[in-house]
Amino acid sequence: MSFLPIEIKKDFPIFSGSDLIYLDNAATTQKPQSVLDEVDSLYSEANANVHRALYSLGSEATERFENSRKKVAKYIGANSEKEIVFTSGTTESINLLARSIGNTLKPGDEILISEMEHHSNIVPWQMTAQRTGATLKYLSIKETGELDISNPEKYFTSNTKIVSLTHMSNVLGTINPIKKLSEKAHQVGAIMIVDGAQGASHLPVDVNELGCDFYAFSGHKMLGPTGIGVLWGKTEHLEEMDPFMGGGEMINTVTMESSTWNDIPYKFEAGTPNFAQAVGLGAAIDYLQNIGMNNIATHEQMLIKYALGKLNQIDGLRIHGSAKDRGGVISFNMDGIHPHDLAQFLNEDNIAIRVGHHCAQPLLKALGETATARMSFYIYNDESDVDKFCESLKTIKNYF
Ligand code: C6P
Repeated sequence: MSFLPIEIKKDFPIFSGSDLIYLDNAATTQKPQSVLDEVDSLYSEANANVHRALYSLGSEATERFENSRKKVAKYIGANSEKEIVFTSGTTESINLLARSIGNTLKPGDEILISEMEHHSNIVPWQMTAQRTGATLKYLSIKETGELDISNPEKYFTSNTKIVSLTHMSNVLGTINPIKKLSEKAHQVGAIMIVDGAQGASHLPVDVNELGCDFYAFSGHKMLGPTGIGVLWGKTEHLEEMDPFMGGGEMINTVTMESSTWNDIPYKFEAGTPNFAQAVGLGAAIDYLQNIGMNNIATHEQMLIKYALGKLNQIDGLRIHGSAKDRGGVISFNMDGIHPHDLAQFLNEDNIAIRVGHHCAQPLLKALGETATARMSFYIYNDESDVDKFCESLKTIKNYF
């Protein structure tokens, strides 16, 4: 491992003078000082509306905003920064696609998602199917928590127009074989969309290597501010698509009768963008790249192995999913203790985890649970966090 979580923690004000053990990173991540400083300095030194203000402050804000777009493009291996659309987060990115591409569907067309999706990658497609008459199909999951693709011709058919799947499950940690799934989608002429909310934050991502057409993710899950996210799309698709929202900046000309659209990516960025947050995301990317995404993924692999080894020794603790390829997320249930009680007792020891359905109710149903407890790691977590978590868990178990 080429970085020390205990040193990393010093960069995050939230840990200063605190014994907080933060294990809810799949929900959102903490922010390093460099990200806070970047947002602060944008507001205090260069605040003006981007792409509109013809004075020095405006040029500086625009330059910093566009520089961040370049960083995002480089971070995911995009061919051009024009392929980077800033949104408010993964949810908006997928809704943009479900509206824009979704509107081209007709009855008989099929949208393929899976049982392990987050609601953000289910509900927009349900709405699209209701609007257009298209059919929504689900890939199911196996006991192991991996997608069941043993019978591909049942799911990938000549009617499949859109395939939209998560890179990494926010409940089970399963990392899906996106490259292979992209190939299958393309074999039947479908568009491949990847929900990268958990992927872009924890794994090295190269969109060309993954072979997908779109990749969506959120800044706040990768040390960046809330309210900023990304939709990456291949140039040819973005050029072809209709905008999702109308307003300022996304137009070229407006008459009283009609309008023409701006070039990509601005065609999809109606209204004043969250430019300060976008600049903060750029600083988050700098921070992550300084550590190295391969190092981060290796660190999480080590922590997962360590945590699974320890959790497996606790009687009555059932871990969900055993995928071979998995990231830093573990969901479990303890016999006789409701996850909500568990979270409350852990909170007494200043340990933060998420419990509930994790915005993945169809997956929870498949697991036969209404709620699970979930721990999820990031760069500031280490084995000592897992040790304290397990000690606390044992005390709670004895209490019950
Ligand atoms: N999952 C969790 O605790 P937004 O809210 O737009 O930033 O991200 C939505 C989203 C989409 N896909 C996946 C796989 C996700 O994990 C999430 C967010 C959080 O698991 C909050 S519900």
